Amino acid sequence: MYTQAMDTMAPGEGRKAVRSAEEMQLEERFEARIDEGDFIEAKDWMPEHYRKTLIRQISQHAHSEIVGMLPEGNWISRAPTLKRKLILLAKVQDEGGHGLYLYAAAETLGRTRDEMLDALHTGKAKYSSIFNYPTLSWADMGTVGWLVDGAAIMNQVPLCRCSYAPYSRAMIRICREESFHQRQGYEALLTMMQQGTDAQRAMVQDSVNRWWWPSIMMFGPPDDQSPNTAQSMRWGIKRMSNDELRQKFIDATAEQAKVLGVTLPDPDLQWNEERQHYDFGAIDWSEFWRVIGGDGPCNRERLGARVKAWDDGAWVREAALAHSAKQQPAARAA
Ligand code: FAQ
Repeated sequence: MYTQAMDTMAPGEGRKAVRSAEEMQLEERFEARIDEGDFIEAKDWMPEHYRKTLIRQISQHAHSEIVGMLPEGNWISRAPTLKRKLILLAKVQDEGGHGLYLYAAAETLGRTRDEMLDALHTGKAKYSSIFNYPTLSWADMGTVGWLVDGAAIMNQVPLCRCSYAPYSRAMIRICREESFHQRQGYEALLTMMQQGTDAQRAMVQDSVNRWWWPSIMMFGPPDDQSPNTAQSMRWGIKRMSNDELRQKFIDATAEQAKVLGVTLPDPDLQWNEERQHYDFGAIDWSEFWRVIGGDGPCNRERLGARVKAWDDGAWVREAALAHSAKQQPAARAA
């Protein structure tokens, strides 16, 4: 019966049906590997939606790292001591390195670096909302380390177990460096709070007041407004939801704030004995959507700086390509 039905198909349709049965089998095998906690390598078969989700997340993560160099890079020449300058310089260089590991991981999925950068420069690809806020004082260098890198680590440690192996490997290395970033920020703030002047303590408090809410927005929209979380968790790309990570971060930082001696700017922040978690106040999600929609305090400035850096670097890319073209015949002759 089935063979007769196949006979009635137009040329090519049968082949399509066979291919889709094959695809279904591949998909079943892929899902079974995910269920077993297996890692997927670049050459393995994967559903198109899985590939696209990873390209989106990894490239946006890479963009965040390189745009994230700008707010701190701004303070390298104004660091108060040689020691602080060296630390900040190393940190900003690390962020550039993270961007490179991540672009390389995304390239394994078939997207070129030029395509990814074009998406950033034309505003099609997102980068983390947090880097659209200004760094107004030296204390911001400590607060970015403590809160922004702290939130980044909370989000990124579970990504070390991401089902896509090249991303997972990149994340293991990145997390080691991020933990130094968080510590140096916390230590810089602790020094100002414990050994500083009243004016320095006030500068730290002002900085924490400005960065707290944007930091907890970094985890993304609430789970019930997050279109990608359910599928990404099903595939083992994300291991914890946006809200779960946000809660973990708030629980950890509320305690650290006490040691530091700063007040977090949320009158509703309170330990809930029953939940064994901190309760916190309402987040202004309209601010979040406005910032990721391109209308934050520094969106235009950040994108403008990246586009300018790309344009200014054109001669380096041209020279590197010309050099490599010259080497090729010589290499073949050797
Ligand atoms: N900013 O459905 P979901 C760092 C977008 S690295 C901007 O929940 P998903 C190191 C999201 O893309 C910081 N956009 O999305 C550093 C989606 O839009 P799309 C970056 C955001 O992917 C420190 C839409 O909203 N880290 O800080 C944000 O499941 C200091 C709906 O959201 C990573 O990228 C946001 N905050 O979950 C560097 C980690 N949140 O793409 C320098 C990897 C959400 O559909 C100095 N990424 N959106 O158009 C992730 O874990 C996830 O992608 C989330 C979002 C959790 C960010």
